[in-house]
Amino acid sequence: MSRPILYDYWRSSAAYRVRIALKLKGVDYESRQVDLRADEQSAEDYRRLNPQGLVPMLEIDGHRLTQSLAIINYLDLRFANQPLLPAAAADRAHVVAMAMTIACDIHPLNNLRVLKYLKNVLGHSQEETDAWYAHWIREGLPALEAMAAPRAGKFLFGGAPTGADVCLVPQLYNARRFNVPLDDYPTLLRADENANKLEAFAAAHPDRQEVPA
Ligand SMILES: N[C@@H](CCC(=O)N[C@@H](CS)C(=O)NCC(=O)O)C(=O)O
Repeated sequence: MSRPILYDYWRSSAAYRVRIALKLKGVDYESRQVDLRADEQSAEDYRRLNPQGLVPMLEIDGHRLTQSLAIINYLDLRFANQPLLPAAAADRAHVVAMAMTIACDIHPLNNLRVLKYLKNVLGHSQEETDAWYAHWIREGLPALEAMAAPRAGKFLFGGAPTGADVCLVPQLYNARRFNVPLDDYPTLLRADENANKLEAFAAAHPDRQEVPA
């Protein structure tokens, strides 16, 4: 297999998910930073690779894969070690539902292009934009806590990390950046703490990525 290339951005939480999954699977890859601050994701040459103009995008096995959850699913099917989804149908549905609570219902509302639209097109202040950001996290995390608590162990589902933890850790990183209090979510905090003790999660952290000049 030639070395996969991840079109990445150090602070992108969707790219952070894929970094974690690659590292959990032990896949060596090259990270190419797409500078979101410089709007490189919207440039024509990047859109030719990913028409959505978003990171992450993973070149692997001759494919160009987009959408972090689809990429994680590909990696899970391609590399059997460290399964990220449970085998039993109901367990799998539960883990995917937790991952999607973050990736489909919290994160998209707080994406850079949404925040830019609120500020630059609709004319909201930084304070109002920050309030929007915090609102959608506060709306989503209590639901995730309630979903996770009955079946969580060290991680969101049982004793090993799954795709749900892969989505959780970047989301809590974002919440902390925006000073959203997390004390009401003990199950989420426990999973986050245990995940961050694993080298795969720690090595994927934004602080350990190359930052474009
Ligand atoms: N649903 C997509 C979301 C990808 C996404 O929103 N990426 C963000 C960074 S976290 C991005 O590229 N934003 C650029 C922009 O908003 O212009 C996924 O899970 O991969």
